[in-house]
Amino acid sequence: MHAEVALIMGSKSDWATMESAAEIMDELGVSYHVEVVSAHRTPVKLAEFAESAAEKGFKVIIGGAGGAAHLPGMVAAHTHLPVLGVPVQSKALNGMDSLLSIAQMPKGVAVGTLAIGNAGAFNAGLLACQILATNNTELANKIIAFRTKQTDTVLANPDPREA
Ligand code: RP5
Repeated sequence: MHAEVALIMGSKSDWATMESAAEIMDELGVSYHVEVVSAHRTPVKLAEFAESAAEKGFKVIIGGAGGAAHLPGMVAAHTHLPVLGVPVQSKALNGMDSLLSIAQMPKGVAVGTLAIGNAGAFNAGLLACQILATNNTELANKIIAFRTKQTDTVLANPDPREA
């Protein structure tokens, strides 16, 4: 079966952040394809990747980028698939540049923007699974089990002084 999620990023340096998206998709058993596709360094590749993503069988695209982070917006401009954007924490501006570049899309082209850094990447992976689960009961049950376990873990150990 073809991977359902395209997990793309602007640079190999983004992997330390974006691997958090892979982590939760692995846990939930969702297949994904990983590749560096840069808006600035490989713009033609980005356009071709996004234009062919739907016919290749991808259902959701997760795009991570840092700095002047045009990747998710440019991908969204070339496909009707849902695009989730992850702002990678930049050195100079701590990811505020990435966040605003990804979040402030003009009306008519949508990018679902997640939090800066690993939490955002993890949640992008989780949200991609939740989108796929609208049409997949087995996956929905796995997400419910993940959430229940998380809740139970917090409820079982409410003392902040204990690890
Ligand atoms: C962006 O520039 C990438 O998404 C990355 O976050 C940032 C820095 O890239 P490198 O210089 O580390 O390759 O395109």
